[in-house]
Amino acid sequence: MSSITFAVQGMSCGGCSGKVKRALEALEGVSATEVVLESGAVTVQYDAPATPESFRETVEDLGFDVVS
Ligand SMILES: [Cu+2]
Repeated sequence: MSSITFAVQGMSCGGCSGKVKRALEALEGVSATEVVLESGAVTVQYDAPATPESFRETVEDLGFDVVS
């Protein structure tokens, strides 16, 4: 099990953070996701075949920016 935390810009309400959380948790290999709306911090716990690159793509496809 790996864990990564990154910052997402552009989430303005609980709808945004919920959308990010659901999209990441729908990825194969992701077991848990925590999204903190106030700071934009997103933490993902995952195993293969999920990768940090796939998290970035998923978040950006929703219209948000991954800044770290
Ligand atoms: Cu929103």
